Amino acid sequence: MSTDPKDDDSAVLSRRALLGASAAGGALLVAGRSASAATAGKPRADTRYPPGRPGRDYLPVAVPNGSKLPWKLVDGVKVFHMVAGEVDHELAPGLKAQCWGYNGRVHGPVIEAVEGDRVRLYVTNRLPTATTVHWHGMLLPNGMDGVGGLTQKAIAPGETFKYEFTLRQSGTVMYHSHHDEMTQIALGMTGLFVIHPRRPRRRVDRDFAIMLHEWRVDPGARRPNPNEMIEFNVLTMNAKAFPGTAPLVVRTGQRVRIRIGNLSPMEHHPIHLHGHQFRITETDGGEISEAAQWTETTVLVPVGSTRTIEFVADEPGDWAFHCHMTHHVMNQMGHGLPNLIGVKPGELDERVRKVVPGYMTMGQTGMADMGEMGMPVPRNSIPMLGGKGKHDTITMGGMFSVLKTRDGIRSYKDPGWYENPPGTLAIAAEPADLRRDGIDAERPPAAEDDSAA
Ligand SMILES: [Cu+2]
Repeated sequence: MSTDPKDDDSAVLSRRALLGASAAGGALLVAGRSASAATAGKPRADTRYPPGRPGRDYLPVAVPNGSKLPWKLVDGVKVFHMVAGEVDHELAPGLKAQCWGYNGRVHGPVIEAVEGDRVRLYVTNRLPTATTVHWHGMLLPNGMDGVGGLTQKAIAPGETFKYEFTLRQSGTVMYHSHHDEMTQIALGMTGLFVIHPRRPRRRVDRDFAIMLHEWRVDPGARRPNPNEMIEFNVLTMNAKAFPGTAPLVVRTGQRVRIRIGNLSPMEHHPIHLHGHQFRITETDGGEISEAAQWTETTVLVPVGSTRTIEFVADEPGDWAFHCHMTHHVMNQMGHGLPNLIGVKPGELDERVRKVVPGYMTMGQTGMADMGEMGMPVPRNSIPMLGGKGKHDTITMGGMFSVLKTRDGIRSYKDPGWYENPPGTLAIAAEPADLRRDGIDAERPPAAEDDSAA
């Protein structure tokens, strides 16, 4: 620490000197308490523990559609090797993209370690341009922060840089390129960094990690467009758009944690889980004290943040888990269409068919038909919506997945669709039901005007 009296640190130094001389008055003690409160629960920078081991010190996270970065131990330090480079990635069946990522994956593999671990991360640059890796949300020495130009020289193509620090916190943080961010993040150069607590206060049975992203991939093109700032047309969870997303499979009664990170270029995502109430237990700033946690069914995950939710999977079934922005559960072809709701094409179709064989006006009742009809799409593009569901076409795409809760399962393989027990599935009403309850579809009761209440 600098001892230059001109430093802004001089106030801190003088306080320490006073405390050391046991001449502290009330006001000084208050200052000391607030300083320690800010670092409460965080090991000091030099606190090292033996390297945390999966299975013994933590339950490894599950990464649907994703991967994890392997590590090896060298003299008590966990050593990782990341390689930045071009990646051919499938965003959804039928939609391939030329992205940039790490170790052949988009997004980069999840890095998993334990509070107090010393980590050494090598980064080899195989991109045609310079890059860096920023450890987003990490408490570390300034020179390890990975901001090109500001805290380090950018890593030139072909070079390998080394980052090394001790993990002073627990929770879900992230990593991403911090050099030409607009291009490199838009092309996929992001990843999650999960740090398990040394002494966990809450235990779960399933621990999922999901990174959100949004892309602009013009139909027929393969290169995501990093210059887009508004109209993203592919929305992903772990870099997959529905129906490409793998389900989250759990056994009934398990305690479930889902860590959600968002390094989309521009948009925040309100992620909604059906059929459950969950608690928001952590942010990228760490654990939220129990008294401050609250119950939700939708958690907003802003750009540049992580949110962790926890719940008990107490109700078997296939539960939708998705962004609640309607255009974020829509795929590539669904945006910027003319509004044809209620339009009656009359003889138009027949006349246009003389010029364009097979032409049919669509969209007069909305977009659902297009998913069901398997609307033809250009090469290397995906329909706006539509995955096959058990009962019908699922009229969603994009940032959509399914929590599959099953009784007594031994494997977390996709168990297929849920078999609803008799009497627990919405079906067409029987005439006997309508008669018993006095329901006449032709004569519904008028809504009661409530304005006088
Ligand atoms: Cu969204």
